[in-house]
Amino acid sequence: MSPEDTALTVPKAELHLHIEGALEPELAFECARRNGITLPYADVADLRRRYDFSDLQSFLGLYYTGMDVLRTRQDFTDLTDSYLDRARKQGVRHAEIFFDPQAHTTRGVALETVLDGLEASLATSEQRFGVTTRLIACFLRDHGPDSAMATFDELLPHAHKLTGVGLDSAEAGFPPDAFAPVFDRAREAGLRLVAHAGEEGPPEYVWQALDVLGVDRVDHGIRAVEDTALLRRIARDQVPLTVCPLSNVRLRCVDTLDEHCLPRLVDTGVLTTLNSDDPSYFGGYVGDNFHAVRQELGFDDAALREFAANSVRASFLGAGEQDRLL
Ligand code: ES4
Ligand code: ZN
Repeated sequence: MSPEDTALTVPKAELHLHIEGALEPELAFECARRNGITLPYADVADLRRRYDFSDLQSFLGLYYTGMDVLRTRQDFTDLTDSYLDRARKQGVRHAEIFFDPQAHTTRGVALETVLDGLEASLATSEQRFGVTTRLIACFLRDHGPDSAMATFDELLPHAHKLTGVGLDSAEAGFPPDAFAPVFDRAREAGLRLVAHAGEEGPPEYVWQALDVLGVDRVDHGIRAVEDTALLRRIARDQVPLTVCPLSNVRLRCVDTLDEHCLPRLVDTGVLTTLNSDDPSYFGGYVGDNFHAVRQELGFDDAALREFAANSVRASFLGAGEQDRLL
């Protein structure tokens, strides 16, 4: 891709990005070295060769193993700097960044270490990278609602550092409705709400995210195309979907990119955004996702500009801040 390519240059917001999924193998080995940890991989090339997934669960195994090298404030700062630098080069002007508190606290890394490390990078992101940022803390659905509630209690003193909460990790067998109490508390605390739904899970989980959790955006949501009434509802209410095309291919939610439901979503009038999800693992950052859908699905540059505008409108920025990017 040329550096002048619209896929890279159009100003955009990234709304679905797990910071732990931006851990590049080189930084993983560097963190392992300085923390005295031995990764179960021979080298960077060996680790990259394992990025061949059969489904969400097969990815999550590598994702949680990889992030075990993140131990110190500096690790989280370096990780975030690395993402912001790459995102900037792909036209990202605003990023709403997910992190998984439980993935760190359950292995003995304090929430304060994670938050301080992230914040040290984010504090100067606008000056250094021209990227404004927000933070969204995600609950791991496979750890259950009680663990989510305990995590929320821990997060509450830091609520002013967060824009919202989300729900992620293994989806099938973990319906959103169990998390209604913790989402209610987050709403009462003034936080915005998002949830992964309809990635591997059925349309019913998307209904629950909307009607039971009351989310402001649905992460993925692609299986909504299996339910016409649901798709109509999402289009009518302009509930944004944060779609991650390269992720969907890598995790085999779709067989090939040219079979992706993105054109159907757009044709139905859904407010659709393009995002990278876990860019280190899925073969590209957000501009690469823009490029791929133009290449494989026939969207033109005007359509890419529309996806970018959608990302700004679907962001949690105020109207004035959105105007700056539109
Ligand atoms: C994730 Cl692709 C995906 N789906 C669900 N949870 C996740 N956490 C990180 N990446
Ligand atoms: Zn995700």
